Amino acid sequence: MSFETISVIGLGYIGLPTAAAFASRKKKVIGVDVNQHAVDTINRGAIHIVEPDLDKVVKEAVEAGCLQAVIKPQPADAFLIAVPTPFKGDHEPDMVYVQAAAKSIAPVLKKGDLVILESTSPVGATEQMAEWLAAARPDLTFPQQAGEAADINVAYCPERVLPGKVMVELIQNDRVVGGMTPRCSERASALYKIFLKGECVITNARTAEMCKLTENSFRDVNIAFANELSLICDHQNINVWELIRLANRHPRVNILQPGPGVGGHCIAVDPWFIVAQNPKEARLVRTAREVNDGKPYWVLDKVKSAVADCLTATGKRAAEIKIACFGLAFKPDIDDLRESPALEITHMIADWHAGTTLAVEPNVHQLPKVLAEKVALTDTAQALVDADVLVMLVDHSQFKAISPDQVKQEWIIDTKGVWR
Ligand code: SAJ
Repeated sequence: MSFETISVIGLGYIGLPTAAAFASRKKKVIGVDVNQHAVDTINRGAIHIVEPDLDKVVKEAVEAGCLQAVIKPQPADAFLIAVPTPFKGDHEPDMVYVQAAAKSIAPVLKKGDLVILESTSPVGATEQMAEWLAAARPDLTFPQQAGEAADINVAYCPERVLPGKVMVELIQNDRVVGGMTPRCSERASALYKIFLKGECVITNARTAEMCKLTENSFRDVNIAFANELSLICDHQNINVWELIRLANRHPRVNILQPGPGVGGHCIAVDPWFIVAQNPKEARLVRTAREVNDGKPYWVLDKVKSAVADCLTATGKRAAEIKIACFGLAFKPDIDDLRESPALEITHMIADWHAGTTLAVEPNVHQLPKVLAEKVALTDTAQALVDADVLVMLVDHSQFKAISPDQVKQEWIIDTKGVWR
């Protein structure tokens, strides 16, 4: 049952913190990634992603000789797969990275090993992964053929950590452990207990896969309700922030916050996995996705009307109007711009607007390529002086600290209620 060497495949936002957590408990950890830059950076004791407190843990683990990054898998007692599962075409899950990871570890598997899939995956993915492994290693037995007597144990155990709080949530959160057999679950739980303070809650692989998709869909549906309320309130001339605050005084009501849309690589993606497998049944899940994905276009229309009013009121030409967008990240106080509705809105404004589009993003020093030629990066104070129209897109702490007397503009689109 003991795990002397643990291998983590995929050293991104989930894999690297997980590898570091095992290594901090003095286990020998082999991290595997196809990205040479990531491998070299980690082997120097540094990190290639932004996550509070991760740098310190990785540095200590590498210096202690417990964590090593490599390109090609090596033998280990347990393998955790944490590679991306994006979607393709019509929101179908793309399992190509999981398949590549399974194929890459198959040659080094030996009797008694444990393989865990952590990547967010459609229902049935763990069984599929076990089939890929079995096809590559006919000399070993797997749970789908041999049940409890299998040479290799296989389980699904989704990551559930919040970006920005990964190092805390990785240790403290409960883990859902879905083994292909009870023994697989038992071994996977024993592995996580090396660093986990939360509980391991055991189920089967299919339920664990659905559990992860359900958690993120639950949040998406609830955010969609808040976003829909913001449209209704705008139409009814009611302050949505006040409305939600009041409704949430009810003991059984807890409405989330509206915004410019839903971003990140989890909540805006995972519900589509449910829709792809259950197109007739998942009506609410699909509609929530559509409501949240539609919000940036609604914000753009609001900006267009504000600029039209500004033109009439000031007599300026469109080319003379400056629009300042506050925030580009997908949520507050991070630098992650992936799948960010704030970035999408700023891009759409810059494409449409004849005048200057300014962006304020205190967490980045350089604009991403898509904006570089169309948008000027500036700071909060300058934008508040220069701009005619203000668009609040992300409730970063720095923006929440702006005092009302600094905001003189008449045309404000505030998607986060910061200037309410
Ligand atoms: N958002 C709102 N209103 C809210 C809350 C969030 O508009 O009231 C927006 C955010 O601004 C952001 C998006 O939703 O654009 C997602 O942000 P988030 O903080 O809700 O979630 P993520 O994507 O950072 O992390 C989620 C988490 N899932 C849940 O809370 C159910 C995390 O625990 C998962 O591990 C992670 O997805 C993942 O990797 O799947």
